[in-house]
Amino acid sequence: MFCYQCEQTFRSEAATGCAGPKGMCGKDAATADLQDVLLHLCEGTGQYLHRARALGATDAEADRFILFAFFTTLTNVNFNAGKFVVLIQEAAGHRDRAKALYEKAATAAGKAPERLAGAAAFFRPATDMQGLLAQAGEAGVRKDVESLGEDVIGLRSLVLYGLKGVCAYAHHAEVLGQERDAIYEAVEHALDLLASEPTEIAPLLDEALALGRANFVAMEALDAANTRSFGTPAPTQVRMTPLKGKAILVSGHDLKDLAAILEATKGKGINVYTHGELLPAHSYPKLKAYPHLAGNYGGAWQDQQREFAEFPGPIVMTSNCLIEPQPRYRNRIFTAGPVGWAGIRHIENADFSQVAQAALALPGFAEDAPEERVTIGFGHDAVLGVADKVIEAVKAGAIRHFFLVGGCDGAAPGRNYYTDFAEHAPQDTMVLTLGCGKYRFNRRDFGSIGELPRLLDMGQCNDAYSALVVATKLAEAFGVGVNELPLSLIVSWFEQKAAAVLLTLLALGVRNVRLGPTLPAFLTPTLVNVLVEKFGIAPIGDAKADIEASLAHA
Ligand code: FSO
Ligand code: SF4
Repeated sequence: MFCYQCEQTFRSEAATGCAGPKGMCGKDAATADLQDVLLHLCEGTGQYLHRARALGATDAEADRFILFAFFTTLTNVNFNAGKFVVLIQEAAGHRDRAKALYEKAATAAGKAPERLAGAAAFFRPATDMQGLLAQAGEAGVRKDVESLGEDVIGLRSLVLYGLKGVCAYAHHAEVLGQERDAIYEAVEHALDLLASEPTEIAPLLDEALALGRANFVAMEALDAANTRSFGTPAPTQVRMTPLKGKAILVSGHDLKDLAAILEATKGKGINVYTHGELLPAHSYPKLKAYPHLAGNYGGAWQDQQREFAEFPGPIVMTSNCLIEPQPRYRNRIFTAGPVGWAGIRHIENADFSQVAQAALALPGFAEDAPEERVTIGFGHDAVLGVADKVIEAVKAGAIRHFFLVGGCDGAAPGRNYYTDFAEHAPQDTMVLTLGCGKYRFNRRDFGSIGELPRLLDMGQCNDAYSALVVATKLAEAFGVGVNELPLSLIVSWFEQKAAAVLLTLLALGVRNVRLGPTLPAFLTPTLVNVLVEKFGIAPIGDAKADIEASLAHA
């Protein structure tokens, strides 16, 4: 195996990347190799779909499969090697259908179909794990590193990982009925490019930015999907401590699964708690209308082994970020959607009845914990609803600067930077946040500026869309560009959705993003220099010094 797609990848002076029997996340070598095979088959499918689309023929089923297949390969999503053997057979079926679609469309258009090389001509996959593992050498992101060098491979990796992020967001939107041709077109284009094994920096950099634009569309689609399904998020106080009674904990990002769980437990005397990136669910009117959506329990994903062990009911992981289930809760954790772990029960067809039964059989909380609440729900509509006050406060000097301190959390020690940053931001500055990194500071009292709370929680990591809408509208109101606003972006990354969001910021021309806790291992010094020169990206440094520098540049 070789994998260096996430922030916690193995790093030492001698080597970078997870290799050997297991990655830092617990992904084993067989799973990693099978993921490579699956992605390679999807690249071949993309070669055919891309050409078929140019001739006016599309295959929605294959496009949807690609979103899902890519999502399973994100960090901390699916660790079940057996599942990948099945997905690979399905991928081959989609590839064969896409090939037939393209050849038929070409013939109908009076053209001889191209005989495609590369991933499209990839083997007929073996049907068993050993056979597939023997074939895996033909796939993998670094297979050409000796002939092409680290820069090209690093940039190919950036495209591949950015594409994973786009697919994950687009999948969340698709399950709620929002699809966009522009996303499928961009996904197929990127797959075709990766399959053609590009050797030049320029087209890869262009592709990375094209994926950034596609990710903006994916985040817009997900925003539309969430608000059309569950209403417009509004400021909401969420209970952060448990209540006496039976309990279910729902983690991940999937609002649709959460809604299905709330339906399956209606009137059963079970309290449903959110965990991690599902905290923003409480701000959606149609979800908070369920009286048994009782509160949030715990914090960001990296603390789950302790928190899940202590939770007295079943736990459902609806998307990333799963860590190896521990014996203390192995028999009461379930996976859903793209998530998986061998030996852990997986929910099919959104039938959560067995989770409800498990909750009734488990003890639940013996008593109410002291009440503690946080306020969330500052999506673009809520913030733009008070835009007049914000603009007035900026003009009057009451708000000097906006800091967006957002992104993923993780276990790396350097992540205290984000807590320090939010805490030391001066009183006349606003702190916007999103993603799971906010758990480092969202229980603290930041006070307010006039009637506006100083800390505005905009939602999940994909709600970076909200931040961009707000920034664009404020820039319009002040008659300046987004980069001229008194706004600094302080981004923490962990996995591939964050890579996609970063590409979106770059594609939209947002400059001077501070990125940490470390820069991606797949970006070589040359590539980092390109990002610094073209986009002004800077690694995080010392929180207080970075605050001062941001204010001085404003
Ligand atoms: Fe966090 Fe995990 Fe939302 Fe990520 S829960 S780390 S970027 O998957 O998705 O912020
Ligand atoms: Fe390593 Fe991250 Fe890949 Fe897991 S996902 S194997 S931790 S680089």
